[in-house]
Amino acid sequence: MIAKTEEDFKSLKEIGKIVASIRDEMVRQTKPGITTKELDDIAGELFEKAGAISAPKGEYDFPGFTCISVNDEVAHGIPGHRVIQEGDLVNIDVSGSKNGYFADTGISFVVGEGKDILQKICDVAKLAFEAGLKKARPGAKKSGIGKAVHQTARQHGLTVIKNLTGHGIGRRIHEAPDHVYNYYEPWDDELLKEGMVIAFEPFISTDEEEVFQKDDDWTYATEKSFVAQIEHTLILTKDGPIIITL
Ligand code: M2C
Ligand code: CO
Ligand code: CO
Repeated sequence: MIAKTEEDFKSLKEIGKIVASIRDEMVRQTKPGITTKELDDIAGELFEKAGAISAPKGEYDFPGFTCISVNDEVAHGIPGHRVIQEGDLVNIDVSGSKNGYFADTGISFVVGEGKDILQKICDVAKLAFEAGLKKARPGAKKSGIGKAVHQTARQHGLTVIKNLTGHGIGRRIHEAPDHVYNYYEPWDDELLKEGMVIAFEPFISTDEEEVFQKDDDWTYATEKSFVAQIEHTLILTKDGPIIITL
């Protein structure tokens, strides 16, 4: 969507704050011994308390309030009986709506002490996010964002997942622009606009550049790579992007 009115800004900021606080509480509660279903139940209660609706459940009938992906899983992991272990790479992705406005946020992190490479991909995801953010200006080419993300990954001996992208958001969870690529896509000549609302989500990978979908028809995974994501919802303005999910 293109945010224009006071109501647009106010409502986007409200749902942004809600999904960010659910994300942060889930990260706090992610400790060895807890199951991913227990974590998701915490999110379910917090959505209800906030008068908000989980986007995966409400829009796609996803079997969970949030997506929780562990180790080889990259995105759309289904909460279940899996028990979190020390050293796991976990991604928590929280998206939802209130009063017809949507926001989306996600973070990858390592539980306790893990392999150095896992912390490295999480750190590089953050650097790639910051590099992409600098290119998120009205009037600039959308493709500049992906260029900065891929460049950052390569500078650190890493790469990106090419078949998962960021997206427009606002009045729906996924809307125009359909793709914010995480690599330079020369055919993408779209210009970013004042007020445009996007979910920017770099996926940084140790090796593979594509995910496959598991037999559960939801979970995206890799064969032999580790992947970290960071996602925030942004409103683009001439004074710089407003991150509504900080
Ligand atoms: O938009 C995402 O970040 C998720 C969608 C949840 S709906 C089941 N919030 C995303 C991540 C990866 C692939 C597609 N969409
Ligand atoms: Co998301
Ligand atoms: Co998203």
